[in-house]
Amino acid sequence: MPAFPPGFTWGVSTASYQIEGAVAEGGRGTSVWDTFAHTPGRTRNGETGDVACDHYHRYAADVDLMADLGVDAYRFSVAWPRIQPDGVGPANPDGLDFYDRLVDALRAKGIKPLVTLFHWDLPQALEDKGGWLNRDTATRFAEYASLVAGRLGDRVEQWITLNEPFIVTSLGHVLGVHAPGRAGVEHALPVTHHLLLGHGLATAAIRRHSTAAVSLANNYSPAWAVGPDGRPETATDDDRAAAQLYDVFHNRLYTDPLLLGEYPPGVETLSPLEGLVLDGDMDTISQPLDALGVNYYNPTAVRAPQPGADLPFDLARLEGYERTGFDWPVVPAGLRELLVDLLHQRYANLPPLWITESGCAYPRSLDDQDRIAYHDVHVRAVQEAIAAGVDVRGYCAWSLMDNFEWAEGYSQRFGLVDVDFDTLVRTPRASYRWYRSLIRGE
Ligand code: GCO
Repeated sequence: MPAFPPGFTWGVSTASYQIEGAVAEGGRGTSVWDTFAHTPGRTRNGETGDVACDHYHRYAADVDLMADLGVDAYRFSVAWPRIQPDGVGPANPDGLDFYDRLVDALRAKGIKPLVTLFHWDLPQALEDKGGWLNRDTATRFAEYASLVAGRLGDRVEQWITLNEPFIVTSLGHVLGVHAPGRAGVEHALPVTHHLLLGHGLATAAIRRHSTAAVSLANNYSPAWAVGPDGRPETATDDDRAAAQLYDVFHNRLYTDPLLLGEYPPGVETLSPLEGLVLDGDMDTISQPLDALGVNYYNPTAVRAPQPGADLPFDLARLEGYERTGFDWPVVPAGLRELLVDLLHQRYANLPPLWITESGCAYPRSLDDQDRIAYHDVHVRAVQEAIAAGVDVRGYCAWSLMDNFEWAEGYSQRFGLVDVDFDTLVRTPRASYRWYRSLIRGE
């Protein structure tokens, strides 16, 4: 494989609720994901993150695994209800202590902490007051960010305020298949605006404590118009118009406000913006970012909606590609396209990009050649984007180890490291050794 620019950062990613377990320890409060996962019928087989990978107790061994892997960086998230069990007020010292120990353990091994502040585990007490539908949650988020930055700000390499606000909006509040399980298209813009405002307020709060870079991680997905057979060649003009609108909601809605200071045209086909955006909000949201995180899995196949449908587009199955065990198409060209066309060519003031997640689930195996092939083609797509002039600074594989895959429970394994969920034993896979060689430049 051709060389990457000097200083290119290789990492792995995880998220608090997906790996930590210990949900009732260290003074942690309840999050919306605890509530959701414990509600019958919400997750596969009723599985929860109560134990997950038990990383809360095994973090030191997990840091050793990362050190052996040779990564430069580790992207993890802080569980808000460990810091503020009810989402307000002073910090819970045990919660801050846990992340303090983790950050020190990483730095002792030369691994840079990339810290996500919100990877979906909102304190339930805030949800009870409306959650992200309530503008006050944005203020609460900044207060929480300030507590974390005040404690860890001298040792963190990069802050990532929000992870995938599009998923929080779409799966959590429009379709209701993720926590908090609210369904209704009218929730889309209020949730989006309050998340973005929370990002802006938190950015300002972090900068008062820390000189580390501030970023936000979006999941981007090129919108590909397809025809009835799921292939781009048979798409009609109506399918293309629907795909263009889908691109507005999935990609531009969470990027134009940050980089251009305005909502993209077309968003009001979902619900009105009026009354949501107060004076000064767009300035708060669009203050300069030091980096932008990109999570990529696949393009989205889009068709024109059926008459009378709720949404102005219809999502389809993309045909003509190999698929992962999760039944997601493997399309590395989509990663190159989003880096070059959707970001580099669209935004003149684009900050440096980081691939904050890229990965795949396959049926359980220690000899996971399919995962190696997946990362190999996606790393090459990043290289092509760099060669085309895009400033990409790092690649974080999702994920270090198998974990709780949200509504899919433990059925989807994304790890470079296998986890036996009965014994919690970790076993590195072939992909772990492949990634180590890649990092070493072998
Ligand atoms: C997301 C989240 C991760 C997922 C991963 C695989 O992108 O949904 O950031 O928590 O586990 O993407 O679906």
